[in-house]
Amino acid sequence: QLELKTKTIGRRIVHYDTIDSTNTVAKKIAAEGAEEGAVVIAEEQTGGRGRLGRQWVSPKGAGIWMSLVLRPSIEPAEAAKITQIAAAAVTLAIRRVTGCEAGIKWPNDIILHKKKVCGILTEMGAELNSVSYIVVGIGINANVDVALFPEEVKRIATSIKDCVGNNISRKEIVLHILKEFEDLYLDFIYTKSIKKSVEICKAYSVTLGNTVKIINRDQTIIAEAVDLTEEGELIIRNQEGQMEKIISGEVSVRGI
Ligand code: BT5
Repeated sequence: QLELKTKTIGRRIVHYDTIDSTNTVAKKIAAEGAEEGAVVIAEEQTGGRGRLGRQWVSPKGAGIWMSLVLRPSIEPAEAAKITQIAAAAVTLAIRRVTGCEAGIKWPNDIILHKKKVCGILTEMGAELNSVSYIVVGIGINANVDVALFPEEVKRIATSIKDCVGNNISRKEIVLHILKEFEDLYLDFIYTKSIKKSVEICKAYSVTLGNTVKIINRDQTIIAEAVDLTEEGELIIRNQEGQMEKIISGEVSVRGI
């Protein structure tokens, strides 16, 4: 049961006790030529990162802090699709292993009981108009004690342990994520479409149907989240009743 069933993803896993950020290390080995599917995992991150320079709290021994190296032939503008594939894979894995009703807050948060259990950070190396590598970082509060988090993060965070009631096997979760991710990623590579992942993201979305606040640098809009496109972009209805397409990376979406 507890064995890796993938073809490429996770065939090489580099395991660290303490590093600054698995994304930073994965980007470094990717730039040096690491093969697709290489995975970097750490027990603790001293400089865990979120989007836009935000901090990701990554205490020792109880979380899943990992990054996958990918080498898809895609354009830089498509990198956000990898986030949607990862969000779908993590949600399926948490649901299948624990039975907890994980949901997806578009574009990169996995939610349990309205609180954030996982964040995804996709970064890339690109030359001209082609991607040389993608690193997708996944941070999951598996058995983490979120009560020990800084006050402002504690309020919005939860762990799988808090949902299940006891510690879960991090290895089992990781193996399931790698398998679900590989299936959805290969589907994307073969079909050039993330339709399958988007269906999962829609089915488990906690964003769609709700009023959201879209924060984009200097402007904030209140709108209704209506749908996801086949490419994984968010469609909103603004207060004038017009539909708009929101591309992730530019925005922060908050429920109100
Ligand atoms: C994210 O950013 O959610 C992406 C997080 C990615 C973390 C992984 S861990 C492995 C890999 N290596 C890295 O260095 N990073 C990746 P964003 O959407 O910007 O959300 C960041 C916000 O989440 C912070 O500002 C906090 O409010 C909150 N936060 C920080 N740590 C958290 C945690 N452990 N659990 C829940 N929420 C957290």
